[in-house]
Amino acid sequence: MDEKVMVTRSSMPDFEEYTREIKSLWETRWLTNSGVKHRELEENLCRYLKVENLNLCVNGHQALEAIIEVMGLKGEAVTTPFTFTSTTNSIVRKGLKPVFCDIREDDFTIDADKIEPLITEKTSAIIPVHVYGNICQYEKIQKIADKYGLKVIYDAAHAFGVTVDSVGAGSLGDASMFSFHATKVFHTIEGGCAIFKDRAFYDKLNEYKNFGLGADGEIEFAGSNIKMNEFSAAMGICNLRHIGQSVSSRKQAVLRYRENLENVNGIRLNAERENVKSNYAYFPIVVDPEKFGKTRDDIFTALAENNIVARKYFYPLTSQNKEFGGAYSASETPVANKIAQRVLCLPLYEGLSNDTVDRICGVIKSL
Ligand code: T4K
Repeated sequence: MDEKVMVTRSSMPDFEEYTREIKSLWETRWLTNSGVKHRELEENLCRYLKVENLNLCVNGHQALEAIIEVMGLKGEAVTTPFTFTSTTNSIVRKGLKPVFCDIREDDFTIDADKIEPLITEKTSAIIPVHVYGNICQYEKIQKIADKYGLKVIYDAAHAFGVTVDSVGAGSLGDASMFSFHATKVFHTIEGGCAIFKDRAFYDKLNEYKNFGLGADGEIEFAGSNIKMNEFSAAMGICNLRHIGQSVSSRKQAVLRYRENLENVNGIRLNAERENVKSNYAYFPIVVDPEKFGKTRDDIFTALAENNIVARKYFYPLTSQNKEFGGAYSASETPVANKIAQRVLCLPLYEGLSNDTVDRICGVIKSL
């Protein structure tokens, strides 16, 4: 049997580089609570992403919950059901009702043309997702938000380093969340950040992430504890040094996939846009069973039989989570429903060889 191929694999700096980076922690014994590494990584990321007001957190999910809380969002949020459950969970856990909007057929992001009819007097925010690193229709979304006085919060978990018209994804909307989980293009083992347009929210998050402790030592409000520790920040400092190499290695694998699968009848690849610089975070394919002759699940199984682990990111729709007890029908978002039944993310990571990509595509084409 050929070597097992997982859907992704964490990028790692050299062991010596990381141990050099953390050596000083043995001298200072300062391990968390916004230490030297934490501050250095925040500065480095602001420079790399060309943003201000970037606040590191323990993970992306908690960063998104924190954004919702510090911005005081209430009532309803218009969002997408075609995402990792974290997006929807954050909305629900902060006491808002998610209102699910359908997605676009070509790039799987929220369909801006379908948002307006979903807005009620209770709506406080639009929470779209740059799914797979595909940038949402941000201009249209902003226009709608301005018209109704809503906040726009992007779940940019997949969009690290992506730019659109030379603008960083983190600069769009009122706030964005990036995930720095081990499975992401850039990681800090676990980690994430919130980026705000308004500095006041950055300051408020500094309090939120440290129990609500204000500068004067008083507790301003019931905050949480979602600080990134120094070992994670050190991992981020190392990984950021090599991000260029990491992205170009992923790009090579993506180009090889495209060569292999571009002309396979019934398999649609993620659309590329000229004004978008990609980070090659995921490689989703959409399978049309009528044209291809087999289903997404047939491909999933055939790959598994060949020791290749693909993933059904994102199936099922988050509107079908059990906690909603069937309150939302998948047929209310027909495009999202169809894509969720047909999408499959193929393995993609730094160092994925052309031979392995050919092996994966060979299994698919053999069907
Ligand atoms: N919003 C969106 C749109 C998201 O996709 C996510 C996270 C979030 C919000 C929340 O961000 P975080 O709070 O996580 O920062 C994974 C990740 O855990 C999750 O971060 C990610 N999205 C989601 C799409 O995928 P699983 O359950 O599929 O991961 P798992 O453990 O099966 O790992 C997948 C593969 O990755 C493994 O087969 C091997 C490789 N791997 C995994 C780990 C944990 C490594 O190479 N190293 C590792 O340490 O959820």
